[in-house]
Amino acid sequence: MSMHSTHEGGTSLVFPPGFLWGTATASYQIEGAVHEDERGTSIWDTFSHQPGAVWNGDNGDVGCDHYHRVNEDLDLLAELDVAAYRFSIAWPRVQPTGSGPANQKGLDFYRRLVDGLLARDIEPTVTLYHWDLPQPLEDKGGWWVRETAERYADYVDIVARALGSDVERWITLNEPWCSSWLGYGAGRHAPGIQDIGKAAAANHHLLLAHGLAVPILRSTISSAKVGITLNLGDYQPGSQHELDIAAAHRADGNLNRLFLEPVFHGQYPEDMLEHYRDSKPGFSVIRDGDLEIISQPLDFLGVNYYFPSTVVDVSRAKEARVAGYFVAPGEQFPDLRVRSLETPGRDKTAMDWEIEASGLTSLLIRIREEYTTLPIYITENGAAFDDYVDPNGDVKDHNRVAYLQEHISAVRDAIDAGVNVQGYFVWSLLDNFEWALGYSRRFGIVWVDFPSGARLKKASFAWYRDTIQSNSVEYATSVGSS
Ligand code: IFM
Repeated sequence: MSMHSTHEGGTSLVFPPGFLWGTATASYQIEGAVHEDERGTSIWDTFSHQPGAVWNGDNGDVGCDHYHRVNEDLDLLAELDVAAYRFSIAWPRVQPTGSGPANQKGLDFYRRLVDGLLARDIEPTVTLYHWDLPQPLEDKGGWWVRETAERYADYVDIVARALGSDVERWITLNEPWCSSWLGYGAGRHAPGIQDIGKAAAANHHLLLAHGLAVPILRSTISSAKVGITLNLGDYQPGSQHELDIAAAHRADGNLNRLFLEPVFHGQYPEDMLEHYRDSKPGFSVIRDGDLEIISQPLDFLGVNYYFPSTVVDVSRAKEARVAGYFVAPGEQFPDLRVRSLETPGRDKTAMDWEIEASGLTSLLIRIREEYTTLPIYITENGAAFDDYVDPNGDVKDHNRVAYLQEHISAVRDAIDAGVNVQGYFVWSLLDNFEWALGYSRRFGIVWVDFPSGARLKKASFAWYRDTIQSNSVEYATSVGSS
C-alpha cells in the first residue's frame, strides 16, 4: 500500500494499518479527590502546598475533578475515537503509605476506569508511576534510597494482580529524568531537593525500580507488553567549535544517555560516571547485578518529545550572541557548564519551548541506530498555547493543530526512514495541573474551566479525531524548514 497519496491541498500521509492513536494524562494532574477513599499523601501534595513552590499557589487537590467525572471523560475519549488511552495510577491511592496492603477503594477506581475503556473499545495503557510517590517513602529518603525501588516492586505486584487480566500495555515509569534530576537535583519538582549527588542516586534507583517491575509484570500477566517512557531530546551544538560539541554531548549525556544506555546497553555512559564521580552518593549506589536487572528485554520504548535544544559551552556564550542567538541567562544544572540558546525566528509554545518537529525525526532515527529496534510509541507529544474561549464559545487552537500536524508528519518521516513507530499519544486529553506551573499552561485538546470543571472541546479535538479516523495526516511542509 502506498503511504503517500496526493489530494487537493497537499500530500496526505497514510499511517500503517493498526497504528495506535491515543491520548495521555497523569493521575496527579487530573484526578483531584486527594483525600477521598483513603488515598494517602504524595510528594506532590506536600510540595504543591509549600509556599512559592508552584505558580499561583496552585495544587492538585481538585485537578480536573476527573475522579468524579470519569464517565464524562471516558465519553470524550469515545467521541475522539482513540484506540488507546494512556493514564497513570496514583501509588498513594493503591498503597496509601507506600507499603503494606492494598487499598481496595483505590484499586476499584482504576478498575472502573479500565472497564469503562474496554466497554468503549479503547485499549488501556497504564503508566505505573508518573511522579506521585507516597510521602511516607519520601520521608525515608525517597528515590535516592534503594528501599524505594523495592517498595515500588511490591506496589507493581499489587496493581498487576488487580488489573493484569484486562491491561496489556504497561509503562513502568514516566520520565525518570524529571523524577530524579528535576525533583532531587534542580528542586523544581517534588520533593524539591537540590542535591546533584542525590539526583544521580535517584536516577539509578528509578531505573532499578523499572528493572524490578519487568519480571513481576511478565510473571503475573502472560500477555503483558512492558516498556518504559523516557523524555528524550535532540541536542545540537550552537557551532562546530569543539567546546560546543562537547557541551551538547554532556547535555545529551544527562538527559538521554544516562537512561538509554543502562536500559538498552546495560551500562552507564563512562563520561557521565566520571562527570558525577565526586557527587555523593551519586552512582556509587550501583550494586553488582543492578545493570542486568535494569537492562532486561522490553517490548517497546515510550518516547516523550516536545522540543529540540541548541547549546554551547558556558565559556562561549559571547560568541553565540555574536552569531545571533539569544543565550539563556543561567541553567538549572550549572555543573554541566552548558548554556541553552534560542534560535532566532523559531516559534515557541507557551512553555517557551521552541517548535521544531524535525528534532523528533532525528531523535527517532538515532534511537534506532544506537539503541533499539523495538517498537516505539510516542507516549507524549503536544503543546501549551495561550488558548481562550472566544465570544462564540469556541477555542480555535489552530497553533496546536499546526504543532500536532507537524509532529505527526515528523513521526511519519521517521517511519519512512525505517523506524518502527507503532503509535502516537497526544499530550494531553485535558488542560490540567502543569506541575510547578500550576494551571497556567494549557496542553489539552479539551479546555477545562477550572472553577466549574466543565469541559469544552477545542478545535484540535475535531482535527485529531479526523486524523485518527482517516489514519492519515496532511503533510506539514514546514517540518524541517527552519
Ligand atoms: O505535563 C507534563 C507531563 O506530566 C510529563 N511530560 C511533559 C508534560 C508537559 O510538560
